[in-house]
Amino acid sequence: MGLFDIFKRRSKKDKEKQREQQEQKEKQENKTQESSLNNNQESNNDNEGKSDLNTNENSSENNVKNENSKQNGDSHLDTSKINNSANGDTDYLENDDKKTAETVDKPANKSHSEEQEQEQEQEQEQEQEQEQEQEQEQEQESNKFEKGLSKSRSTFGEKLNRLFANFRSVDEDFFDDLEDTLIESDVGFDMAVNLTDQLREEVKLQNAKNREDVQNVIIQKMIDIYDQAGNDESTKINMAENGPTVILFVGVNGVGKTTTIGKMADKYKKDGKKVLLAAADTFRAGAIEQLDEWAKRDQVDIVKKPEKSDPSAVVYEAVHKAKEEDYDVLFVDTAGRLQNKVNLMNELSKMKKVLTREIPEAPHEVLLVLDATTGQNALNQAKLFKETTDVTGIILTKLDGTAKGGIVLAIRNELHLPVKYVGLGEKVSDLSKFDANDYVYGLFKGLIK
Ligand SMILES: Nc1nc2c(ncn2[C@@H]2O[C@H](COP(=O)(O)OP(=O)(O)O)[C@@H](O)[C@H]2O)c(=O)[nH]1
Ligand SMILES: [Mg+2]
Repeated sequence: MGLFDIFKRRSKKDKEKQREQQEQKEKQENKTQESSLNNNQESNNDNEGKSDLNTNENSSENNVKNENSKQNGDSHLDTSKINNSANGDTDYLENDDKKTAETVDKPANKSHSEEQEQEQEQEQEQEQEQEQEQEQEQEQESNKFEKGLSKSRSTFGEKLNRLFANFRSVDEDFFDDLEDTLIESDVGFDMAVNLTDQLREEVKLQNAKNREDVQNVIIQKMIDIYDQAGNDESTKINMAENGPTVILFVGVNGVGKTTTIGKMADKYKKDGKKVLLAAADTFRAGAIEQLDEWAKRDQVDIVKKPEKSDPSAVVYEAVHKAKEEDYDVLFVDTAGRLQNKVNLMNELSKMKKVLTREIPEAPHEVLLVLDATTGQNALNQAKLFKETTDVTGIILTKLDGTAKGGIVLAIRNELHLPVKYVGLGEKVSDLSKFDANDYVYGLFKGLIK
């Protein structure tokens, strides 16, 4: 898949969104028309038709705005534009609905069916609002990537830009420079050499000679490598069919486990799930307090014990509570100190034993949290944890703070583990589901002319 395809995909996404919006509006118009017809107020239908046209015009305008802001280089500007235009659109919708409501209100013979109609309209309004919110969320997700990756883009992208600015021909010097650029961007040494070799072949094969062709071959290859390394691994969180889902967070100190739990708990809570946290990092009082603060902020429950308690005792109490009181998700925060591999292994397997005794399938996920700013060091940690416990996925934090976004490719290529979420800042909303397309798009955005 090439750069062009990414854009095609994205514009296809936009078109699909636009079509869904339109279909939804048509459906609503039909509903309103039906109820108006019941009321024998045919003249109102004309007005409704007009306001509906307006709404459609506005929403396509909004799409154009979004498209424009996507092409805009400044992601700060992008977010505000999209937010504003999306809010604006909600306003248009509300206004149109109000107009419709007013016109329907005019006739003197108010009847029972009119009340029903108003109720229906209120429902429709709510539905529309919900949809708008969802769309806004989706846009914001993509935008977060673009914003969060601005550091990676500005250096990785700049480096590549510089490389291409000096581009004369595809010769050995070019490939040497490309290899250096890739290594500096943390895709990993083996991967950089490998990628450069594959690019040599591909460039020959596709007879790419000019700058754009070679750029496209590089981007295409990066996405291909990400897809291949994945082996169909899902980025979805594995949820229990019945009873509580238990998610264990592992990783060394300071990578962002507690923060990520705070962010995820908020997402699940807002999704209507009953969430419980377990403060099984009992090594420092500070760690327990930190999770407790998140619990308060997210308004979710927490199981905690005094500092230096046995982490497995916390897990035991938490899993019991989760089962007894029908929690949907239990997030377990663990300590990240690694005196040695044996200790770590013992501690984690003890916790797991406690869990499986209560819920045979638990833990449903063991998420390894890695700090993207630590580069190759993160990879070494990952290898250690992978040997120690059955890691099911990666959460890569602090992508906003690194100029070396290439680490995502390295993790995928060397560990064959899916990156499920990425941290793009310290705020509760700064966590995004990982999406390879958004990622590569975000990384290369500055390069695309
Ligand atoms: N910029 C940025 N900071 C983060 C992110 N995730 C966590 N942090 C910060 O990293 C520091 C350590 O996080 P913490 O959750 O305590 O790590 P833990 O020791 O693994 O539990 C805190 O200051 C967090 O605010 C992220 O995605 N981006
Ligand atoms: Mg912590």
